[in-house]
Amino acid sequence: MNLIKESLFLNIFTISVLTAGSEIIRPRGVSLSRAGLYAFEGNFTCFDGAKSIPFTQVNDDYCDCVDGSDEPGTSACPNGIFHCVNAGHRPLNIPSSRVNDGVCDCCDGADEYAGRVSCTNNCLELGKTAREEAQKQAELLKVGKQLRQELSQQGLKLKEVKNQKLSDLKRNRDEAESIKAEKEQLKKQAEEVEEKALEYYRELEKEYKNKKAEKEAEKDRNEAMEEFKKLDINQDGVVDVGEIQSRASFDRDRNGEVSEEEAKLFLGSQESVDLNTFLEKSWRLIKPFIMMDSGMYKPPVSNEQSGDDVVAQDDEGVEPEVAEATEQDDDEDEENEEEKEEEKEETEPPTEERVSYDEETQKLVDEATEARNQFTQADTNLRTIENEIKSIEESLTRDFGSEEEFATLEGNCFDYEDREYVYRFCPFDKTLQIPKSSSSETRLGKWKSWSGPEPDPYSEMLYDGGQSCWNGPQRSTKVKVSCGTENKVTSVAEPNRCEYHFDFSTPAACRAKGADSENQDLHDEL
Ligand code: MAN
Repeated sequence: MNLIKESLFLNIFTISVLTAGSEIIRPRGVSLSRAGLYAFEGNFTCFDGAKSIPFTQVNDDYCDCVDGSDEPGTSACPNGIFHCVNAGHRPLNIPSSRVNDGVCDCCDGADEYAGRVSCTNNCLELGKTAREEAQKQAELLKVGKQLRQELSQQGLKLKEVKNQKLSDLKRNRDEAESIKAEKEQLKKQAEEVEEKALEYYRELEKEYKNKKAEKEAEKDRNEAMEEFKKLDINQDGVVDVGEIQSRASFDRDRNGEVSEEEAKLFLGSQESVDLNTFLEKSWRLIKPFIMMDSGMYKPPVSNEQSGDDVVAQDDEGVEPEVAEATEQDDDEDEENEEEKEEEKEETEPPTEERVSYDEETQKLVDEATEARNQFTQADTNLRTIENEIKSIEESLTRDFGSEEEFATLEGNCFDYEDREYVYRFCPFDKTLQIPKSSSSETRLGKWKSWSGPEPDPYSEMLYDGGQSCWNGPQRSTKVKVSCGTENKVTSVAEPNRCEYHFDFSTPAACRAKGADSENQDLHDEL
């Protein structure tokens, strides 16, 4: 009995709701546009058509319709929607589960009619602020739309220019291709002639090299024999341990004396060696020490080359002690840089001499060299044109907005500074993070595509495939694009590690749609 009374009371209360400025009566929680679906006489049919119920069961705090349409003003249906009229401000739809839950959701307090909480109606105040904000947005939009139109015109013009440039470049490419083919032919011919002319000289060069090598070998042998004579102090035809010991330069460990052991290492562990063994085995071990002694050989001082690399190394481990010389400190190294260069010149063998060609042959070599150079140049020229074509074609297939309004952004970059980094946004190219403390850049992503949700894909850009994150994904950036009177990155955040979020304002994004529909809502219930 009590329940029936209560529901009757609720129903009466419900139908007494009037809309501001309108005589249309509607049940509680119903929007103006849906009022017609609730006739106060006869039956109510659930929106999904599944059921018809007496109208008295609408808003009786009992859920009859599966779609919740019979209980717009109570929290009886889990999927019901309560409409706040919010006269003076924006109307609002809230889940009907929030009706009478003790929290004021509607600015007019209509969702809390059971008295659990007392809500102040602040719709007028909120409406005023909202209208002021909307006014500002409308003004921004007005200026922005004008700018957008200009950008769009520039974008369309750019497209024309690019198309023109592309057809010019294609013509140039054809020309460059035929020049390259011609130069290739000339090069081939010149090289054939050159090759023939050089055949004779190649043979000559080989002979020359062989002779040179022979001469050097002989020189080395003479040197060795001379050294043998010097070392064989007692002239008995062998060099022995004692004779090696008498030469201070063989003191490998630099302890002031040449020990027997040290000496023996040069003699292949023998007591003495005759001239032949000396020439075949000992000389290559002894020579570096002799050269060092005479100042002809200087061990390199760079850290990259160890003594082992630059001197002949004995099977048994004899080698000149050059390690000390590599232990100079860096400063000294720098100071000595020039000196070293000079030394290098002195000690480096002169560059290999070449047999000189007769005048006629030299002329043919020069002609072939010139033909090669011209071919290389023609090839480079063609490649440059092909690259330009590729980049213009790429640019022409890019989506710069329905009216080319974003086209002028290509090729420009916009910076945003926070405490630690400069973030650089280069539309249609890349996003970067540059630490203020160094000039090294971190790539945060390469241009991928527009990624805004429908109906406005142009509201967001995606840049992905950036530098890999330590133990994580490749860096990527989402750039939210919104209307503003200038092109500017207005904020940067990293909501998840290595996932960046830029806000970018541009007149190119000033389109009527968004703001107009908002205004539509605003005026719906006023
Ligand atoms: C750098 C920056 C940061 C990023 C970390 C991840 O410090 O790129 O933005 O979060 O690397 O290791």
